[in-house]
Amino acid sequence: MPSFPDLSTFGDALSRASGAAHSLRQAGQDLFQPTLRLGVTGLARSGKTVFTTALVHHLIRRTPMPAFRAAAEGRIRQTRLAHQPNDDVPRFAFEAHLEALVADRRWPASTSRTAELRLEIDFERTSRWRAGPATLSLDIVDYPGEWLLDLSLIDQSYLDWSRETVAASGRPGRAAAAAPWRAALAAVDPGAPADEAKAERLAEAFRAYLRALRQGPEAVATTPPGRFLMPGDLAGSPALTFAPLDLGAEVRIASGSLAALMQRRFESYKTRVVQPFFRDHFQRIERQIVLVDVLAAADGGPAALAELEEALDRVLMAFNAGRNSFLSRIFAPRADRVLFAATKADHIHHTSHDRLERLLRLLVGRAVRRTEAAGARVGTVALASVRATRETSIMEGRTSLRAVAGTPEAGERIGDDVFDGETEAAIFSGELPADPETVFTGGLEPGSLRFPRFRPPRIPVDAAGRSAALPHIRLDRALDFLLGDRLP
Ligand SMILES: Nc1nc2c(ncn2[C@@H]2O[C@H](COP(=O)(O)OP(=O)(O)OP(=O)(O)O)[C@@H](O)[C@H]2O)c(=O)[nH]1
Ligand SMILES: [Mg+2]
Repeated sequence: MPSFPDLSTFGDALSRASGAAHSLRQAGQDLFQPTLRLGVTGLARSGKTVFTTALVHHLIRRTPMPAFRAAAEGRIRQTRLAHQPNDDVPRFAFEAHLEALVADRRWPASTSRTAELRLEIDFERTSRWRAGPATLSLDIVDYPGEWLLDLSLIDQSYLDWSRETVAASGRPGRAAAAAPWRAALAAVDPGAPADEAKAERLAEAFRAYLRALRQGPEAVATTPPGRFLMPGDLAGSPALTFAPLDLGAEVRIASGSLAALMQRRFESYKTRVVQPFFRDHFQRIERQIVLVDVLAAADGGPAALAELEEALDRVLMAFNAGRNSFLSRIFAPRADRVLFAATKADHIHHTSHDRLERLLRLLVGRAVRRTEAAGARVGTVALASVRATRETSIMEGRTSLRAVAGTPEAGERIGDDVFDGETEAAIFSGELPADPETVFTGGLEPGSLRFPRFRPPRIPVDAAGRSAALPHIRLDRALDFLLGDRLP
Protein backbone atom coordinates (compact mmCIF):
# COMPACT_ATOMS: atom_id res chain seq x y z
CA MET A 1 0.00 0.00 0.00
CA PRO A 2 1.49 3.34 -0.94
CA SER A 3 2.34 5.48 2.06
CA PHE A 4 1.38 9.12 2.08
CA PRO A 5 3.38 11.67 4.03
CA ASP A 6 1.47 13.16 6.90
CA LEU A 7 -0.01 16.52 6.16
CA SER A 8 2.61 18.61 7.95
CA THR A 9 5.55 17.20 5.99
CA PHE A 10 3.46 17.32 2.87
CA GLY A 11 2.99 21.02 3.54
CA ASP A 12 6.74 21.45 3.95
CA ALA A 13 7.41 19.62 0.73
CA LEU A 14 4.90 21.84 -1.00
CA SER A 15 6.47 25.00 0.26
CA ARG A 16 9.93 23.69 -0.70
CA ALA A 17 8.60 22.95 -4.15
CA SER A 18 7.02 26.34 -4.41
CA GLY A 19 10.29 27.88 -3.13
CA ALA A 20 12.15 26.15 -5.92
CA ALA A 21 9.51 27.29 -8.37
CA HIS A 22 9.88 30.80 -7.03
CA SER A 23 13.63 30.86 -7.50
CA LEU A 24 13.20 29.39 -10.96
CA ARG A 25 10.68 32.09 -11.68
CA GLN A 26 13.10 34.68 -10.34
CA ALA A 27 15.90 33.35 -12.55
CA GLY A 28 13.50 33.39 -15.47
CA GLN A 29 12.49 36.94 -14.66
CA ASP A 30 16.12 38.04 -14.46
CA LEU A 31 16.66 36.49 -17.85
CA PHE A 32 13.50 37.69 -19.48
CA GLN A 33 12.54 40.81 -17.58
CA PRO A 34 12.72 43.55 -20.17
CA THR A 35 15.31 46.23 -19.52
CA LEU A 36 15.53 49.66 -21.09
CA ARG A 37 18.62 51.87 -20.96
CA LEU A 38 17.83 55.58 -21.06
CA GLY A 39 20.65 58.09 -21.58
CA VAL A 40 20.27 61.65 -20.27
CA THR A 41 22.77 64.03 -21.79
CA GLY A 42 23.38 67.66 -22.73
CA LEU A 43 26.17 70.18 -22.44
CA ALA A 44 27.24 71.58 -19.06
CA ARG A 45 24.44 73.20 -17.04
CA SER A 46 21.76 72.12 -19.53
CA GLY A 47 19.69 70.54 -16.73
CA LYS A 48 20.62 66.81 -16.71
CA THR A 49 20.73 66.28 -12.97
CA VAL A 50 17.48 68.17 -12.34
CA PHE A 51 15.74 66.28 -15.15
CA THR A 52 16.84 62.86 -13.90
CA THR A 53 15.88 63.67 -10.32
CA ALA A 54 12.43 64.92 -11.36
CA LEU A 55 11.79 61.93 -13.60
CA VAL A 56 12.58 59.42 -10.85
CA HIS A 57 10.58 61.44 -8.32
CA HIS A 58 7.43 61.44 -10.49
CA LEU A 59 7.67 57.76 -11.31
CA ILE A 60 8.16 56.75 -7.69
CA ARG A 61 5.44 59.09 -6.40
CA ARG A 62 3.06 58.05 -9.18
CA THR A 63 2.02 61.66 -9.66
CA PRO A 64 -0.77 62.39 -12.15
CA MET A 65 0.84 62.57 -15.60
CA PRO A 66 -1.91 63.04 -18.19
CA ALA A 67 0.36 62.93 -21.25
CA PHE A 68 2.18 59.76 -20.11
CA ARG A 69 -0.32 57.15 -21.27
CA ALA A 70 0.59 54.20 -19.08
CA ALA A 71 0.38 56.44 -16.00
CA ALA A 72 -2.78 58.25 -17.10
CA GLU A 73 -4.50 54.90 -17.65
CA GLY A 74 -3.57 53.91 -14.10
CA ARG A 75 -1.50 50.98 -15.32
CA ILE A 76 1.69 51.79 -13.42
CA ARG A 77 1.25 49.98 -10.13
CA GLN A 78 4.55 50.75 -8.49
CA THR A 79 8.03 52.05 -9.28
CA ARG A 80 10.92 51.30 -6.95
CA LEU A 81 14.65 51.92 -6.80
CA ALA A 82 16.57 48.74 -7.45
CA HIS A 83 20.14 47.54 -7.00
CA GLN A 84 22.76 49.05 -9.20
CA PRO A 85 23.53 46.74 -12.12
CA ASN A 86 27.02 48.13 -12.87
CA ASP A 87 29.65 48.25 -10.15
CA ASP A 88 31.95 50.50 -12.15
CA VAL A 89 29.58 53.48 -12.53
CA PRO A 90 28.70 55.67 -9.52
CA ARG A 91 25.07 55.59 -8.41
CA PHE A 92 23.03 58.69 -9.24
CA ALA A 93 22.57 60.45 -5.88
CA PHE A 94 18.79 60.68 -6.25
CA GLU A 95 17.94 61.10 -2.56
CA ALA A 96 20.53 63.87 -2.01
CA HIS A 97 19.48 65.77 -5.15
CA LEU A 98 15.79 65.54 -4.22
CA GLU A 99 16.48 66.63 -0.66
CA ALA A 100 18.37 69.69 -1.96
CA LEU A 101 15.44 70.63 -4.19
CA VAL A 102 12.58 70.03 -1.78
CA ALA A 103 13.96 70.66 1.71
CA ASP A 104 16.57 73.35 1.00
CA ARG A 105 15.14 74.86 -2.20
CA ARG A 106 18.61 74.53 -3.68
CA TRP A 107 19.46 73.20 -7.15
CA PRO A 108 21.62 70.09 -7.01
CA ALA A 109 25.37 70.67 -7.27
CA SER A 110 27.07 70.44 -10.64
CA THR A 111 28.23 66.96 -11.63
CA SER A 112 31.08 66.15 -14.01
CA ARG A 113 30.95 62.39 -14.47
CA THR A 114 28.47 59.67 -15.35
CA ALA A 115 26.02 58.36 -12.80
CA GLU A 116 23.47 55.62 -13.10
CA LEU A 117 20.28 54.47 -11.39
CA ARG A 118 18.07 51.42 -11.85
CA LEU A 119 14.30 51.55 -11.40
CA GLU A 120 11.80 48.75 -11.61
CA ILE A 121 8.41 49.68 -12.96
CA ASP A 122 5.55 47.27 -12.20
CA PHE A 123 2.76 47.83 -14.68
CA GLU A 124 -0.31 46.23 -16.15
CA ARG A 125 0.01 45.08 -19.73
CA THR A 126 -3.05 45.69 -21.87
CA SER A 127 -2.14 43.85 -25.02
CA ARG A 128 -4.79 41.21 -25.49
CA TRP A 129 -2.65 38.13 -25.77
CA ARG A 130 -0.14 39.11 -23.08
CA ALA A 131 -2.31 41.06 -20.69
CA GLY A 132 -1.42 41.02 -17.00
CA PRO A 133 1.25 42.23 -14.61
CA ALA A 134 4.73 42.92 -15.97
CA THR A 135 7.90 44.67 -14.87
CA LEU A 136 10.27 46.89 -16.82
CA SER A 137 13.78 47.57 -15.49
CA LEU A 138 14.79 51.09 -16.40
CA ASP A 139 18.48 52.03 -16.26
CA ILE A 140 18.98 55.78 -16.36
CA VAL A 141 22.46 57.05 -17.23
CA ASP A 142 23.33 60.74 -16.81
CA TYR A 143 26.53 61.61 -18.71
CA PRO A 144 28.17 64.81 -19.99
CA GLY A 145 27.34 65.67 -23.61
CA GLU A 146 30.86 67.04 -23.98
CA TRP A 147 32.12 63.46 -24.12
CA LEU A 148 30.19 62.90 -27.34
CA LEU A 149 32.20 65.68 -28.99
CA ASP A 150 35.21 63.37 -28.89
CA LEU A 151 33.72 61.14 -31.53
CA SER A 152 35.16 63.41 -34.22
CA LEU A 153 38.67 62.66 -32.91
CA ILE A 154 38.52 58.94 -33.52
CA ASP A 155 39.35 59.04 -37.20
CA GLN A 156 41.47 62.18 -37.05
CA SER A 157 45.27 62.22 -36.98
CA TYR A 158 47.20 64.35 -34.52
CA LEU A 159 48.47 66.48 -37.42
CA ASP A 160 44.95 67.18 -38.71
CA TRP A 161 43.54 67.80 -35.25
CA SER A 162 46.32 70.27 -34.45
CA ARG A 163 45.88 72.11 -37.70
CA GLU A 164 42.10 72.32 -37.35
CA THR A 165 42.16 73.43 -33.71
CA VAL A 166 44.84 76.08 -34.25
CA ALA A 167 42.94 77.41 -37.30
CA ALA A 168 39.62 77.52 -35.37
CA SER A 169 41.23 79.62 -32.63
CA GLY A 170 41.64 82.36 -35.24
CA ARG A 171 37.88 82.74 -35.76
CA PRO A 172 36.49 86.23 -35.23
CA GLY A 173 35.46 86.71 -31.63
CA ARG A 174 37.99 84.21 -30.31
CA ALA A 175 41.10 86.39 -30.38
CA ALA A 176 40.99 87.45 -26.74
CA ALA A 177 40.28 83.97 -25.41
CA ALA A 178 42.95 82.41 -27.61
CA ALA A 179 45.74 84.98 -27.14
CA PRO A 180 47.54 83.44 -24.10
CA TRP A 181 47.48 79.94 -25.59
CA ARG A 182 48.60 81.19 -29.02
CA ALA A 183 51.49 83.03 -27.32
CA ALA A 184 52.50 79.85 -25.47
CA LEU A 185 52.33 77.93 -28.76
CA ALA A 186 54.49 80.45 -30.59
CA ALA A 187 57.16 80.11 -27.91
CA VAL A 188 57.75 76.38 -28.41
CA ASP A 189 59.46 74.45 -31.16
CA PRO A 190 57.48 71.27 -31.92
CA GLY A 191 60.68 69.65 -33.22
CA ALA A 192 62.62 70.25 -29.96
CA PRO A 193 63.28 67.22 -27.74
CA ALA A 194 60.25 65.94 -25.80
CA ASP A 195 59.93 67.72 -22.47
CA GLU A 196 57.31 66.72 -19.88
CA ALA A 197 57.21 70.14 -18.18
CA LYS A 198 56.63 71.89 -21.51
CA ALA A 199 53.87 69.42 -22.40
CA GLU A 200 52.16 70.14 -19.11
CA ARG A 201 52.39 73.91 -19.55
CA LEU A 202 50.95 73.71 -23.05
CA ALA A 203 48.13 71.39 -21.95
CA GLU A 204 47.25 73.82 -19.18
CA ALA A 205 47.31 76.83 -21.53
CA PHE A 206 45.07 74.93 -23.97
CA ARG A 207 42.66 73.99 -21.20
CA ALA A 208 42.53 77.66 -20.12
CA TYR A 209 41.65 78.58 -23.71
CA LEU A 210 38.79 76.06 -23.78
CA ARG A 211 37.57 77.36 -20.43
CA ALA A 212 37.68 80.95 -21.70
CA LEU A 213 35.63 79.96 -24.77
CA ARG A 214 32.95 78.52 -22.55
CA GLN A 215 32.83 81.61 -20.40
CA GLY A 216 32.76 83.90 -23.41
CA PRO A 217 29.71 84.91 -25.40
CA GLU A 218 29.67 81.54 -27.16
CA ALA A 219 28.90 79.95 -23.83
CA VAL A 220 29.22 76.33 -24.89
CA ALA A 221 32.16 74.04 -25.40
CA THR A 222 32.40 72.73 -28.94
CA THR A 223 36.11 72.07 -29.14
CA PRO A 224 37.19 68.56 -28.23
CA PRO A 225 38.68 66.86 -26.25
CA GLY A 226 35.54 66.75 -24.15
CA ARG A 227 37.38 65.58 -21.03
CA PHE A 228 39.53 68.69 -20.83
CA LEU A 229 36.63 70.56 -19.25
CA MET A 230 34.64 67.53 -18.05
CA PRO A 231 37.40 65.21 -16.85
CA GLY A 232 35.30 62.86 -14.72
CA ASP A 233 37.74 60.43 -13.10
CA LEU A 234 40.62 61.62 -15.26
CA ALA A 235 41.18 64.98 -13.53
CA GLY A 236 44.93 65.58 -13.27
CA SER A 237 45.78 62.37 -15.12
CA PRO A 238 48.65 62.20 -17.66
CA ALA A 239 46.06 60.95 -20.14
CA LEU A 240 45.03 64.60 -20.45
CA THR A 241 48.54 66.05 -20.70
CA PHE A 242 48.61 66.87 -24.38
CA ALA A 243 47.61 69.75 -26.64
CA PRO A 244 47.68 70.74 -30.30
CA LEU A 245 50.91 72.25 -31.65
CA ASP A 246 51.39 74.79 -34.40
CA LEU A 247 52.88 72.40 -36.94
CA GLY A 248 52.61 74.64 -40.00
CA ALA A 249 52.97 72.61 -43.18
CA GLU A 250 54.77 69.77 -41.36
CA VAL A 251 53.81 66.32 -42.61
CA ARG A 252 56.25 64.21 -40.58
CA ILE A 253 56.77 64.21 -36.86
CA ALA A 254 60.35 63.53 -35.77
CA SER A 255 60.70 60.75 -33.21
CA GLY A 256 61.76 61.89 -29.75
CA SER A 257 60.38 65.39 -30.35
CA LEU A 258 57.81 67.32 -28.31
CA ALA A 259 55.37 66.79 -31.20
CA ALA A 260 55.96 63.02 -31.02
CA LEU A 261 55.17 63.01 -27.28
CA MET A 262 51.95 64.97 -27.88
CA GLN A 263 51.00 62.68 -30.74
CA ARG A 264 51.49 59.57 -28.60
CA ARG A 265 49.33 61.00 -25.82
CA PHE A 266 46.65 62.05 -28.31
CA GLU A 267 46.51 58.52 -29.74
CA SER A 268 46.34 56.94 -26.31
CA TYR A 269 43.54 59.34 -25.28
CA LYS A 270 41.59 58.02 -28.25
CA THR A 271 42.21 54.34 -27.57
CA ARG A 272 42.08 54.40 -23.77
CA VAL A 273 39.43 57.01 -23.10
CA VAL A 274 37.29 57.78 -26.13
CA GLN A 275 36.84 54.34 -27.65
CA PRO A 276 35.99 52.54 -24.38
CA PHE A 277 33.35 55.18 -23.60
CA PHE A 278 31.61 54.67 -26.94
CA ARG A 279 32.04 50.93 -26.93
CA ASP A 280 31.12 50.16 -23.32
CA HIS A 281 28.66 52.89 -22.41
CA PHE A 282 27.27 54.87 -25.28
CA GLN A 283 26.57 51.94 -27.57
CA ARG A 284 24.28 50.29 -25.01
CA ILE A 285 21.91 53.26 -24.78
CA GLU A 286 18.50 52.53 -26.30
CA ARG A 287 16.64 55.75 -25.64
CA GLN A 288 18.26 59.16 -25.40
CA ILE A 289 17.18 62.58 -24.26
CA VAL A 290 19.43 65.51 -25.22
CA LEU A 291 18.79 68.56 -23.05
CA VAL A 292 19.49 71.97 -24.54
CA ASP A 293 19.46 75.34 -22.81
CA VAL A 294 18.01 77.08 -25.86
CA LEU A 295 16.95 80.22 -24.00
CA ALA A 296 20.46 80.96 -22.74
CA ALA A 297 21.89 80.53 -26.24
CA ALA A 298 19.15 82.64 -27.84
CA ASP A 299 19.91 85.36 -25.35
CA GLY A 300 23.62 85.04 -26.14
CA GLY A 301 23.02 86.14 -29.76
CA PRO A 302 23.67 84.59 -33.19
CA ALA A 303 27.30 83.59 -32.46
CA ALA A 304 26.23 81.63 -29.38
CA LEU A 305 23.44 79.97 -31.35
CA ALA A 306 25.74 79.06 -34.22
CA GLU A 307 28.20 77.56 -31.76
CA LEU A 308 25.45 75.58 -30.02
CA GLU A 309 24.16 74.35 -33.35
CA GLU A 310 27.61 73.08 -34.24
CA ALA A 311 28.04 71.41 -30.87
CA LEU A 312 24.67 69.64 -31.14
CA ASP A 313 25.49 68.58 -34.65
CA ARG A 314 28.70 66.97 -33.40
CA VAL A 315 26.90 65.41 -30.46
CA LEU A 316 24.34 63.91 -32.78
CA MET A 317 26.92 62.52 -35.14
CA ALA A 318 27.40 59.86 -32.52
CA PHE A 319 23.88 58.52 -33.08
CA ASN A 320 24.53 58.23 -36.77
CA ALA A 321 27.89 56.51 -36.48
CA GLY A 322 26.60 53.12 -37.59
CA ARG A 323 26.58 54.39 -41.15
CA ASN A 324 30.23 55.35 -41.06
CA SER A 325 32.16 52.20 -41.83
CA PHE A 326 35.27 53.27 -39.96
CA LEU A 327 33.41 54.10 -36.76
CA SER A 328 31.06 51.15 -36.97
CA ARG A 329 34.04 48.88 -36.47
CA ILE A 330 34.39 50.38 -33.01
CA PHE A 331 30.76 50.73 -32.02
CA ALA A 332 27.24 50.71 -33.40
CA PRO A 333 24.73 52.99 -31.66
CA ARG A 334 21.43 51.38 -30.75
CA ALA A 335 19.28 54.33 -29.70
CA ASP A 336 16.03 54.08 -31.65
CA ARG A 337 14.42 57.16 -30.10
CA VAL A 338 16.12 60.47 -29.48
CA LEU A 339 14.30 63.36 -27.84
CA PHE A 340 15.65 66.92 -27.93
CA ALA A 341 14.34 69.01 -25.08
CA ALA A 342 14.58 72.76 -24.62
CA THR A 343 14.89 72.96 -20.83
CA LYS A 344 13.92 75.64 -18.30
CA ALA A 345 10.78 76.59 -20.25
CA ASP A 346 9.38 77.94 -16.96
CA HIS A 347 11.52 81.04 -17.56
CA ILE A 348 9.00 82.24 -20.13
CA HIS A 349 5.22 82.47 -20.31
CA HIS A 350 3.50 79.42 -21.80
CA THR A 351 2.30 81.49 -24.74
CA SER A 352 5.95 81.51 -25.90
CA HIS A 353 6.54 77.77 -25.47
CA ASP A 354 5.59 77.02 -29.09
CA ARG A 355 8.15 79.52 -30.26
CA LEU A 356 10.75 77.96 -28.00
CA GLU A 357 10.07 74.53 -29.44
CA ARG A 358 10.21 75.89 -33.00
CA LEU A 359 13.54 77.51 -32.23
CA LEU A 360 14.83 74.21 -30.89
CA ARG A 361 13.66 72.45 -34.05
CA LEU A 362 15.57 74.94 -36.20
CA LEU A 363 18.64 74.54 -34.03
CA VAL A 364 18.77 70.78 -34.33
CA GLY A 365 17.23 70.52 -37.80
CA ARG A 366 20.34 69.32 -39.54
CA ALA A 367 21.17 66.83 -36.82
CA VAL A 368 17.57 65.58 -36.72
CA ARG A 369 17.47 64.87 -40.44
CA ARG A 370 20.66 62.87 -40.13
CA THR A 371 19.52 60.96 -37.06
CA GLU A 372 16.22 60.10 -38.71
CA ALA A 373 18.07 58.93 -41.76
CA ALA A 374 19.98 56.56 -39.48
CA GLY A 375 16.65 54.99 -38.50
CA ALA A 376 15.93 56.61 -35.12
CA ARG A 377 12.68 58.35 -34.25
CA VAL A 378 13.37 61.93 -33.22
CA GLY A 379 11.14 64.24 -31.15
CA THR A 380 11.33 67.75 -29.75
CA VAL A 381 9.74 69.27 -26.67
CA ALA A 382 9.99 72.44 -24.57
CA LEU A 383 9.88 71.45 -20.89
CA ALA A 384 10.74 72.41 -17.34
CA SER A 385 11.85 69.48 -15.18
CA VAL A 386 11.13 71.51 -12.07
CA ARG A 387 8.90 74.48 -12.57
CA ALA A 388 10.29 77.34 -10.47
CA THR A 389 7.78 79.99 -11.56
CA ARG A 390 4.07 80.64 -11.90
CA GLU A 391 2.39 82.82 -14.50
CA THR A 392 1.10 86.29 -13.86
CA SER A 393 0.78 89.63 -15.62
CA ILE A 394 2.39 92.99 -15.12
CA MET A 395 0.83 96.31 -16.08
CA GLU A 396 3.16 98.56 -18.01
CA GLY A 397 1.25 101.79 -18.53
CA ARG A 398 -2.01 100.53 -19.98
CA THR A 399 -0.71 97.31 -21.44
CA SER A 400 -0.72 94.07 -19.58
CA LEU A 401 2.44 92.00 -20.08
CA ARG A 402 2.52 88.24 -19.68
CA ALA A 403 5.04 87.57 -16.96
CA VAL A 404 6.39 84.87 -14.68
CA ALA A 405 6.86 85.12 -10.92
CA GLY A 406 9.34 83.25 -8.76
CA THR A 407 12.09 83.74 -6.20
CA PRO A 408 15.30 84.91 -7.90
CA GLU A 409 18.47 83.47 -6.35
CA ALA A 410 20.36 85.70 -3.90
CA GLY A 411 22.62 88.10 -5.76
CA GLU A 412 20.75 87.88 -9.09
CA ARG A 413 20.13 91.29 -10.61
CA ILE A 414 17.80 92.80 -13.14
CA GLY A 415 18.58 96.41 -13.95
CA ASP A 416 19.32 98.07 -10.62
CA ASP A 417 17.49 95.47 -8.52
CA VAL A 418 19.61 92.97 -6.62
CA PHE A 419 17.60 90.06 -5.21
CA ASP A 420 18.03 88.58 -1.73
CA GLY A 421 17.01 84.98 -2.43
CA GLU A 422 13.82 85.25 -0.34
CA THR A 423 11.68 87.86 -2.06
CA GLU A 424 9.33 86.87 -4.86
CA ALA A 425 9.36 88.94 -8.01
CA ALA A 426 7.19 89.10 -11.13
CA ILE A 427 9.32 89.44 -14.22
CA PHE A 428 8.48 90.12 -17.83
CA SER A 429 11.21 88.04 -19.37
CA GLY A 430 10.85 89.34 -22.89
CA GLU A 431 9.43 87.48 -25.86
CA LEU A 432 10.86 85.20 -28.46
CA PRO A 433 10.18 86.54 -31.97
CA ALA A 434 7.18 85.01 -33.74
CA ASP A 435 9.52 83.89 -36.50
CA PRO A 436 12.31 82.01 -34.72
CA GLU A 437 14.40 82.10 -37.91
CA THR A 438 15.18 85.75 -37.16
CA VAL A 439 16.88 84.80 -33.88
CA PHE A 440 19.71 83.34 -35.97
CA THR A 441 20.23 86.58 -37.82
CA GLY A 442 20.19 88.97 -34.90
CA GLY A 443 16.43 89.46 -34.60
CA LEU A 444 16.75 89.21 -30.85
CA GLU A 445 18.93 91.78 -29.14
CA PRO A 446 21.52 89.88 -27.02
CA GLY A 447 20.63 90.29 -23.36
CA SER A 448 17.02 91.22 -24.12
CA LEU A 449 15.58 88.09 -22.52
CA ARG A 450 15.57 89.06 -18.90
CA PHE A 451 15.43 86.04 -16.69
CA PRO A 452 17.30 85.66 -13.48
CA ARG A 453 18.15 82.25 -12.08
CA PHE A 454 15.16 81.33 -9.94
CA ARG A 455 15.35 79.22 -6.79
CA PRO A 456 13.43 75.95 -6.85
CA PRO A 457 9.77 76.46 -5.91
CA ARG A 458 8.43 76.30 -2.38
CA ILE A 459 6.81 72.87 -1.95
CA PRO A 460 3.79 72.71 0.35
CA VAL A 461 3.88 70.11 3.15
CA ASP A 462 0.65 68.50 4.38
CA ALA A 463 -0.39 67.91 8.02
CA ALA A 464 1.29 64.49 7.98
CA GLY A 465 4.58 66.13 7.02
CA ARG A 466 4.49 64.78 3.47
CA SER A 467 5.61 67.24 0.83
CA ALA A 468 3.67 67.71 -2.37
CA ALA A 469 5.07 66.62 -5.73
CA LEU A 470 7.46 68.86 -7.64
CA PRO A 471 5.71 70.91 -10.32
CA HIS A 472 6.92 70.50 -13.92
CA ILE A 473 6.07 71.41 -17.49
CA ARG A 474 5.58 68.61 -20.06
CA LEU A 475 7.83 66.13 -18.32
CA ASP A 476 5.02 63.62 -18.87
CA ARG A 477 5.17 64.17 -22.62
CA ALA A 478 8.90 63.47 -22.58
CA LEU A 479 8.34 60.29 -20.58
CA ASP A 480 5.69 59.09 -22.98
CA PHE A 481 7.99 59.55 -25.96
CA LEU A 482 10.92 57.87 -24.24
CA LEU A 483 9.21 54.95 -22.47
CA GLY A 484 5.60 54.77 -23.63
CA ASP A 485 5.96 51.94 -26.14
CA ARG A 486 7.82 49.79 -23.59
CA LEU A 487 4.87 49.94 -21.20
CA PRO A 488 2.29 48.58 -23.65
N1 LIG B 1 13.98 77.36 -13.65
C1 LIG B 1 14.54 76.19 -13.91
N2 LIG B 1 15.88 76.07 -13.79
C2 LIG B 1 16.43 74.87 -14.06
C3 LIG B 1 15.67 73.73 -14.43
N3 LIG B 1 16.51 72.71 -14.64
C4 LIG B 1 17.75 73.18 -14.40
N4 LIG B 1 17.71 74.49 -14.04
C5 LIG B 1 18.85 75.37 -13.75
O1 LIG B 1 19.97 74.90 -14.46
C6 LIG B 1 21.03 74.61 -13.56
C7 LIG B 1 21.76 73.38 -14.05
O2 LIG B 1 20.95 72.24 -13.87
P1 LIG B 1 21.61 70.80 -13.67
O3 LIG B 1 20.52 69.81 -13.70
O4 LIG B 1 22.55 70.78 -12.54
O5 LIG B 1 22.42 70.72 -15.05
P2 LIG B 1 23.52 69.65 -15.47
O6 LIG B 1 23.37 69.50 -16.95
O7 LIG B 1 23.40 68.42 -14.63
O8 LIG B 1 24.82 70.47 -15.12
P3 LIG B 1 26.31 69.91 -14.89
O9 LIG B 1 26.19 68.76 -13.95
O10 LIG B 1 27.03 71.07 -14.33
O11 LIG B 1 26.77 69.54 -16.27
C8 LIG B 1 20.38 74.41 -12.20
O12 LIG B 1 21.28 74.71 -11.17
C9 LIG B 1 19.23 75.41 -12.28
O13 LIG B 1 19.70 76.71 -12.00
C10 LIG B 1 14.23 73.90 -14.54
O14 LIG B 1 13.48 72.98 -14.88
N5 LIG B 1 13.74 75.14 -14.26
MG1 LIG C 1 24.73 67.36 -13.52
